[in-house]
Amino acid sequence: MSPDQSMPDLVTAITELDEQGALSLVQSRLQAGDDPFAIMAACEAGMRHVGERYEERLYYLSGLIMAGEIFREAVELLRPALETRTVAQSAGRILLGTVQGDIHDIGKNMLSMLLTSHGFVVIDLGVDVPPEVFVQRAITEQPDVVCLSCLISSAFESMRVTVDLLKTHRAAEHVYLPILIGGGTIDEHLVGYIGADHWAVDAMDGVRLCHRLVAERTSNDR
Ligand code: B12
Repeated sequence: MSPDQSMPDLVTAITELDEQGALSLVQSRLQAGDDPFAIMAACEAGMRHVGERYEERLYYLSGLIMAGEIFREAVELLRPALETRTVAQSAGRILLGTVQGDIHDIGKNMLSMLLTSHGFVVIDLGVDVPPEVFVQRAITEQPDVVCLSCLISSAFESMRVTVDLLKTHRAAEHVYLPILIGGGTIDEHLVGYIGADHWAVDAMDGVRLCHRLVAERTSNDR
């Protein structure tokens, strides 16, 4: 069942930028014992509708800003329920950032939180990160996987350049460094153009992929 069907009230509250309504629905759903990931999916669905309204010129930039703030607050409420897992040993090191030219960070921060709650050490470079910085930090931090986030088409080119530089680095140094890209506007055609190794639209799929990539590395090292 889609979030529009299972939690229509929450999806609508976010779509309508009803901050108080959305946050009290998140709280009551949590208290009722609903799955925090399902609640988050409903918030994401609301954000998609906000994006559509922006495209249709029903909302302006202020609408996007407001939606971003509501989503951030909703994630804060959900965080304790999402971060229930404690892992003794690190699952791997992830270098993460939003590429140069893009300042969207809500999805990136969510991926960071989920990775952390699944035992990964996350080196988060923030937003608007130049390609050279990704490479410099790949050298100093020696991550197992690099994750790039990008939501706007005007930053696709900088993501392509970043992937290119990272691939040149790993070929020169003979290091295992899979590159995973993600963000709501990524699709398989774009992945071909960007040249990344892997992609995921959903943060949880990204976490599963990181687990798999680290496991593959570990079995190759044996
Ligand atoms: C909130 C928002 C903003 C906020 C961002 C606040 C913030 N701190 O991030 C503000 C107001 C700043 C903003 C600015 C702009 N925005 Co804006 N924004 C949005 C909006 C409504 C929601 C984005 C969001 O946070 N979604 C919720 C999160 C959870 O979803 P997500 O980011 O997709 O992340 C999920 C997955 O994609 C995944 N994920 C994300 N990254 C990664 C990385 C990896 C490796 C993996 C595995 C997974 C993964 O994890 C998340 C959970 O599953 C979207 C609409 C939309 N449909 O996405 C437009 C949208 C992205 N924005 C858009 C635009 C055009 C802009 C502006 C250019 C507007 C302007 N005229 O200035 C500027 C860009 C400025 C810049 N240089 O970056 C367009 C982009 C269109 C395009 N194809 O280029 C969109 C799609 C709206 C639209 N439909 O037109 N925006």
